Amino acid sequence: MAGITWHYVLKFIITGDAGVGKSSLLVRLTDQRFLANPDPTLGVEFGSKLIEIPEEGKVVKLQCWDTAGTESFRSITRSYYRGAAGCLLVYDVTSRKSFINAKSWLADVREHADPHLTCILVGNKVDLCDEEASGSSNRRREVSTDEADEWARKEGLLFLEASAKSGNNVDSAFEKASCDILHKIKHGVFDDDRSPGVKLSKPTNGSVALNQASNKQGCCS
Ligand SMILES: Nc1nc2c(ncn2[C@@H]2O[C@H](COP(=O)(O)OP(=O)(O)OP(=O)(O)O)[C@@H](O)[C@H]2O)c(=O)[nH]1
Ligand SMILES: [Mg+2]
Repeated sequence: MAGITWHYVLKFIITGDAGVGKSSLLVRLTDQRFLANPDPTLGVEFGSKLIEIPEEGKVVKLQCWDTAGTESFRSITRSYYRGAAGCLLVYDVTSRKSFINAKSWLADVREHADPHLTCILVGNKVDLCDEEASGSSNRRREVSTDEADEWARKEGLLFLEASAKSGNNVDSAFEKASCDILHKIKHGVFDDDRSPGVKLSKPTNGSVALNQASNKQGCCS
């Protein structure tokens, strides 16, 4: 179809402890697949996807920077925080330590990223809790949904539990955060021209095409 293919480009960062599943969430988003044994991220990796936000009538192009959770890369990955419009702050629901450490990742984000950035807390690997219930998992949930939800509210974060393995809530996490960013754009919080994490496409005509099949539901609730 002629014309532009998106209304906005939104820069996202994905952060959190090593092994919580940041790269797996990105691969699930962009390729709809799951790798059982991915290599740890060295520095930063990049992925991109077009998504539709029906409530706002917009198509956005997500530009996601997936950062390494390993401590030795922390000073490098921090430099990618600047100018991001959105952040996925990821912990593993079967690792209390990764949830506790999310506080220091959030402190890093707040120190180095745009103060208006939208951050969504994502409790990954919920599939292991289902397996736990059915007796086939040897990993137990260590962070309750209520506790994470309460902390997210206190810190002004959005929140979802997800699974890169099953795909549960992965698209929704990005959609929910994107929807919030579009609200901020609409209300002048992000300036199209001055916020490096938000780029407005330059329309050549009125038509906007989403290149992938989409059966998206509401994400702003
Ligand atoms: N059961 C389950 N395993 C997952 C899930 N997401 C990731 N994993 C596994 O967790 C391990 C670490 O996943 P990665 O995606 O490499 O984690 P990461 O956060 O990118 O790690 P670093 O790049 O080292 O910071 C891998 O063995 C994945 O297969 C999930 O939703 N469920
Ligand atoms: Mg990784």
